[in-house]
Amino acid sequence: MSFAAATKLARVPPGLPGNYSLGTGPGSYPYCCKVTGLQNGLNYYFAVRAKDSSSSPREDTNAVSIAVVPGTMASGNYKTITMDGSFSDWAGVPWACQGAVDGNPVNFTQVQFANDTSYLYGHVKLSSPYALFSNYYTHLFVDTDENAQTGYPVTGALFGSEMMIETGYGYDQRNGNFNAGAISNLGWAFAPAGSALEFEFQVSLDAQYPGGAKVFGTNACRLLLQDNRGPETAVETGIPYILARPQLGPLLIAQSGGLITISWTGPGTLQFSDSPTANSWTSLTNAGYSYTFEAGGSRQFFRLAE
Ligand SMILES: [Ca+2]
Ligand SMILES: [Ca+2]
Repeated sequence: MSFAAATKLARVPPGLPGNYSLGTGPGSYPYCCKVTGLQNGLNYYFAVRAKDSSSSPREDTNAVSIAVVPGTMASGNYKTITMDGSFSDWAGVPWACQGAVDGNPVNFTQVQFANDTSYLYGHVKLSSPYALFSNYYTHLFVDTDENAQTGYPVTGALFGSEMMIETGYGYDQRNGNFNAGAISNLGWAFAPAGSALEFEFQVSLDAQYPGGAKVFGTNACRLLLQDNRGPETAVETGIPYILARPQLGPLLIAQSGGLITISWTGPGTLQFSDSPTANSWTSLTNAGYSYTFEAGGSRQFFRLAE
């Protein structure tokens, strides 16, 4: 970062973050400033300097800075991934970030996430082979409330984690501590074993904090891969993610004699109505995966609903 080339925001009116009244500490500061008009996906560096009000103002030489990447709106990718060390099942899932390579033993070059109704899945590529997730350096952090000011402040990131995974174990970080108890039903798995250039991993959506509250809900969260030696992050502010809902259908229709059968595979409840634009649809909750009725009645429309 070059202060000579930086854009100076003079006399920034400071705001007071809501959590400051709850006490000071890591991630809780007396001043804040909202910078707008940033472009998604670009790396911005921020530094704060103080100066006095003399006619030739003296400015301090503070060189502490933090990098942020403004994210896009959280989105999700519905897909079932098999933990087999083969990555063809990731076809069609967009990459969430592209990382640069430096001297850290681990460099995350590309990351993507997906989910089905049971698991959150990740796929990460490295710049050189490494036995990822095998030691205490590499972590997956989850900011479940999308609030960088709550939870455990992650080294080298602008991120407040509520749950961390390290060497296959999950830790409760809601109160700001590194380890405030074990996560149950974590469902952690990754492949391949040993040293490799890319890995896929999974976390159960039934993961629970001590006390039974579920880690993952329907709100957007942020996901952060970190290797604390660099520190290396993908990315500094985490990747926004919202669990995708199941894709429904298609509905198949077949006629045999005087009977019509509508069938489908996967999730969903069959509904019917006499108009495709109707506001009221009737659910056939006991239909299972097929519904058979006699042909020749009045016109009916069918759909699958969650
Ligand atoms: Ca796979
Ligand atoms: Ca948080």
